[in-house]
Amino acid sequence: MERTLSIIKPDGVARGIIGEVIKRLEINHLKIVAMKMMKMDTAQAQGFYSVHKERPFFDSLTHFMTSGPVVVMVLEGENAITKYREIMGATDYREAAEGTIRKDFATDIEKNVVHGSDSPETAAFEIGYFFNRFELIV
Ligand code: IDP
Ligand code: MG
Repeated sequence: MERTLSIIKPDGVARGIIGEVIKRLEINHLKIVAMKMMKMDTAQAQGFYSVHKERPFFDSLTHFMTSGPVVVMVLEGENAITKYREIMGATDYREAAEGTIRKDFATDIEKNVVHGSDSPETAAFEIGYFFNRFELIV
């Protein structure tokens, strides 16, 4: 069993597709073991995306991520990290496979509806960034 961090980004929440995203997680047997809604401040978003701090899109990305509430979840399942990345689709929705969340709902390379951890190391960092051990269902 593996765990991964999922975020429904501000565009997804604002457009009313929280339910649609969660339905796809459930259909694909990714079990939600923690979930909360929050509005990140700038420092929180910058810390979360610190791996991207040298990238040209960093300021825009952190501004976007603080523009409205997000839904942060921990998902559990077999190969959860890879499986969820497959359900999400490619970063650029124009390159995302048919039937993926980003292909179906993203409007922009930045406003791409969802975040998902990309490796076991990032998943551990990202889960710990938002949740303490008492908030995770065992
Ligand atoms: P990922 O979310 O698919 O893992 P990353 O490369 O980790 O993609 O980038 C993090 C986020 O930064 C993306 O989901 C997207 O919102 C934004 N982003 C990535 N590349 C670009 C870009 O070239 N322009 C604008 N925003 C970008
Ligand atoms: Mg990433």
